[in-house]
Amino acid sequence: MIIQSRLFTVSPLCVCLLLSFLLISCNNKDEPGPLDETRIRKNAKDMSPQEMTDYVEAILLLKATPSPYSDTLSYYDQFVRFHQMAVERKMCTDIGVAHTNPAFPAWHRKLLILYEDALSEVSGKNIALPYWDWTDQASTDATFSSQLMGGNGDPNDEYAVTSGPFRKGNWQLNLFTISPNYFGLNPHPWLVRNFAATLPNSDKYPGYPVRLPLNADIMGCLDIEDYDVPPWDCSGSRAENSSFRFCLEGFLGMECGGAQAMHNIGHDWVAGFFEVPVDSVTMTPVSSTIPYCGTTFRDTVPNNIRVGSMEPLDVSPNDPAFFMHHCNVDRIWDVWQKIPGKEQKYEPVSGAAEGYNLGDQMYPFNLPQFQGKGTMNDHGLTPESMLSVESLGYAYE
Ligand SMILES: [Cu+2]
Repeated sequence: MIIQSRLFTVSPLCVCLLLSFLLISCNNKDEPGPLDETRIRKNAKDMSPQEMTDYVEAILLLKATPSPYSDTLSYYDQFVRFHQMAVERKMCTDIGVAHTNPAFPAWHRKLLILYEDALSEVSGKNIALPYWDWTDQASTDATFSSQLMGGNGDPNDEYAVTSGPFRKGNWQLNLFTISPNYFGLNPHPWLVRNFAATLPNSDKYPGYPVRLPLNADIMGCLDIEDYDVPPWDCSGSRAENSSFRFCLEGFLGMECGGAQAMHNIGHDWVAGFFEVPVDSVTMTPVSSTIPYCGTTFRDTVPNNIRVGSMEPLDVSPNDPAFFMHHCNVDRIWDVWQKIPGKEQKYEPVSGAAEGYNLGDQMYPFNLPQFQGKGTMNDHGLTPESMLSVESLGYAYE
C-alpha cells in the first residue's frame, strides 16, 4: 500500500524505472526460484518414472557439457578428476585428502553437492540425488534397472555394461587409473561391472566374500559414539580405530587389508574382481604411459585379471552408480548426526595433519583455479561447512 501511494506521486519516468528495477529483481539469482527449493533425496525405489528420466537425462547432459572448471574436461568428467586429484595427492604426498581420514564424509558431501548443483544447472530442473540403500533389495533392483544405472555386465563381453543409459557405446570413460595397483586391470573405455565377483586371495586381490552391507552392519556403525579417533587409518589396532567414520568408510570389523565393509565393500560389490579367459585377452592398455607423482610409469601389466569400473579408487566416479552409492554413505552420516549428542560432532578440531581438521580447507576444492567457478563457493570448503544437510539445502526422505 505504501509503495502504491508513493508510485502515484512520482513522475511516469520514475515509475518506469522503478518497475524495470522490480522486474530485474524478480529475475535476480538471489530470489528463490525452482532451483533453490530444498532438494529431497529419495531412495531409488521411490522415484517416479519422470524423476528417473530427469535424473538420467541430466547426467547424460553433464557428460556433453564442457566443465566450467577446466578447458579439457566435460562437466561430468570434472567430478572424476576432482576425485582423482584427491587420491593422487594421497599417493604422492601421503597426506590423506578424501579417504582414510576424518574428512572422508565431508569431502564426499562437498563432491555430491557440486554434482547435484551441476545436474540442476545443465538441466534447468531441480535435481535431487537418489540414494541406493544397500540393505534393500528393491532399492538395489531400482538402482541397477534400465531406467537408472543399467544392470550387470555381459559375461560374453568381459562384463561390459550393455544395458541402460550408460551402456557400452553410449557412455565413454575418458579418465583412467593412475594407481599402480590397478594398472592394466580396468583398461576399457566403457563401464564394466561384475556384481559380487571375487577371486582367490593373493597379494593383489581380496579373496574375501563380497556381500552388500546388512542392516546390522549399519546399526553397528551408528551405535559408535566417537566421530573419529587417531591414528585414523589402518596403522592402529582395531580397538584404537573404533570410530564412526572408520566404520562407515568400511575398515572396522575386519583386519585392515582383509575383508572390507560398508562403503568400501559397496565399491567392490558393484565392480567385482574376476578373470577373463587368457585366449580372449585382446586388451591393449588404453594409456601406455601414466603420469604419476611427476614421473611417468609404463603400464605394462596386460593380463587376464579384471576389476570393474567402480574399483580403482581414483577414477571410480566414472561409474555414475558411484554417486548413488555415496549418497547412501552421506545419508548414514546424516542419520548418525541426528542422534542426540552427536549433532555437529567432528574430530579432530585441530592439531592433526593438514586437511583433517574441522576448519581446514579441503583439497582440491580450495585450489585457486577453481574459485568463483561453477558453484564451488556457494557452500564452504571446510568439513565445518559440511556438518548440516539442512543448511546445505537438502534433506533425506
Ligand atoms: Cu571417494
